Amino acid sequence: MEQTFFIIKPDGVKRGLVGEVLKRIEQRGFTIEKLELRTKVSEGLIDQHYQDLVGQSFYPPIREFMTSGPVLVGIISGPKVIETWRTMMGATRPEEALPGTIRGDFAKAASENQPIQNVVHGSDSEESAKREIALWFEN
Ligand code: DAT
Ligand code: MG
Repeated sequence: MEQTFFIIKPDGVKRGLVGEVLKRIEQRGFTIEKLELRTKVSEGLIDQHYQDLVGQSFYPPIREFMTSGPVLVGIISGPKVIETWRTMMGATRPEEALPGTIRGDFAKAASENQPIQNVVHGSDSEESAKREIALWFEN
């Protein structure tokens, strides 16, 4: 069965959205294969996770945000889970995320001192899912 990797980012944990996000995963019928609260995520791990973004000018605040508090990480499985979870998350930019998606309902736009806070992460392809699962769970 297809698997994907997800994160409830520090904003989601801080705002008490863990139950809300897990409810949506369960409601959709996906199976939670792994679930771990990580209280000390290193900058090195986040740099590897976002290896394609590390060189971008907007990246340093993202690194800071992603290491600013506990995150919930997990693996979920089900038919077409990679694409469907991305649909359930909604668009990257809060102003583009449709109502009814997690980001459309909860994400916060960037402000002067904060990057985009969009609550959740999900792997964007089969290749990313494999890489991210290995990175977060097999080290
Ligand atoms: P996604 O999280 O939808 O997979 P991504 O992998 O392109 O999007 O980027 C990871 C995070 O980095 C994203 O959730 C928010 C931030 N981000 C992405 N592109 C950005 C940009 N152009 N400006 C500011 N922040 C950005
Ligand atoms: Mg991404």
